[in-house]
Amino acid sequence: MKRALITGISGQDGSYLTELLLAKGYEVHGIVRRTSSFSRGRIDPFYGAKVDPSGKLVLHYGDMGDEKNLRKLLEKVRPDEVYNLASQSHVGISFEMPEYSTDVNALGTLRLLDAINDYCPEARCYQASTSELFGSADESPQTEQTRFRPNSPYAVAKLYAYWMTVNYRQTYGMYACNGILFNHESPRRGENFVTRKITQTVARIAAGEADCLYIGNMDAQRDWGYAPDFVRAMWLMLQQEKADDYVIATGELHSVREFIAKSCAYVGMRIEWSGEGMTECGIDASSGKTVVQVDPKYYRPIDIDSVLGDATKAERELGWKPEVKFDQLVEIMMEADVAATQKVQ
Ligand code: NAP
Ligand code: G4F
Repeated sequence: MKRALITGISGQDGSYLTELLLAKGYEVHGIVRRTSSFSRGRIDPFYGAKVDPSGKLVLHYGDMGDEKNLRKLLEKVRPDEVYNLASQSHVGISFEMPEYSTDVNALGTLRLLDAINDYCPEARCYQASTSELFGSADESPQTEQTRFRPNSPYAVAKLYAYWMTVNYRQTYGMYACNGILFNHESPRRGENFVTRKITQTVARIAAGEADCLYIGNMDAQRDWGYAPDFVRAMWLMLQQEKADDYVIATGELHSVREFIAKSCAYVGMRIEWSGEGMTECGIDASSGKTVVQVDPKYYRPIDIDSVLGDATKAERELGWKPEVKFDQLVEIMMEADVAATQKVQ
């Protein structure tokens, strides 16, 4: 039985990856943080090997800031595969917490790579790199060859982690890969990322539980995919003959405004846009109510206007292709948030 270790197992991607690996019969070990209230809601359903009787899930307390703890865990678990998904993953918040974001996302990765190299150098490693590395990119779409121009503390820390992963591969011959993943979403997405904030709030507006969606930069454009498709790519990267780095993306670009309009359409609201910039708002055409308003507090000091990925290499070498694209993604997320709202009522 193969043994995998996942950092960030309680997050969106960690939960889908756990589900995938348990279904493949892996023994899955995950690192969770001590928190005052449990933050394991996303993985609770898989605890006790409920997905596949041959699979097994084991949780360990740990933190990317605690080097000794990571070293002890690697020595004890000695995994065949390590997926480093742990991160202060919110770009906007990284401007408020640059040092903490650097410690977890950059130095945390170094601590982990070093522990792997010392205790289980044969382990195959996946590093959660990101399209944020491209920042204000000078070409579109972005590929593995596109120059990195990170423009947030989050992205600068992830750039360090990217190059450390490459460095451990080159220096020590470790099988270590960077997945340069573009935005991927799901009903399990954190509630303060833009897609989930939109689907959750629109579902509440439709149920009469909220009046308005307060939002930041609606001109921002992203290449949004579906998290279960993307964790499949992570696993594929660790099953190749040779370690390499891959862009994972859908190749479709949509704006935050489009995401809002599509989500509203799902609950039968047609949005008419009026005003510009900070005064722009969205009005429900049938009721005349203002249901979308801009709030400057959700703007970032610097934002990425647009990122679009070209996953040709992943398709050619890994046989990976996204199964879910934008329209279906919005439907999946709206369906889940509408159902969750009805459950509460
Ligand atoms: P997420 O939902 O925010 O999950 C982050 C995970 O990291 C959580 O399990 C969190 O634990 C854990 N974590 C945070 N700080 C930690 C620390 N100091 N020590 C140990 N664990 C810590 O993120 P995600 O969307 O699943 O993304 C997974 C990874 O992919 C992240 O590294 C992210 O930066 C990267 N990424 C994401 C996307 C995307 O669009 N989703 C795209 C590219 C790259 P708690 O539950 O205790 O907070
Ligand atoms: O949903 P977001 O916070 O995602 P962002 O910044 O693209 O980062 C996510 O994807 C990255 C991959 O490219 C990951 F590396 C990272 O860990 C994370 O998962 O924001 C998307 C866009 C931004 O331009 C933001 O300014 O939406 C804009 N936006 C507008 N209003 C908002 C809001 N973002 C958030 N979070 N909240 C708003 O109210």
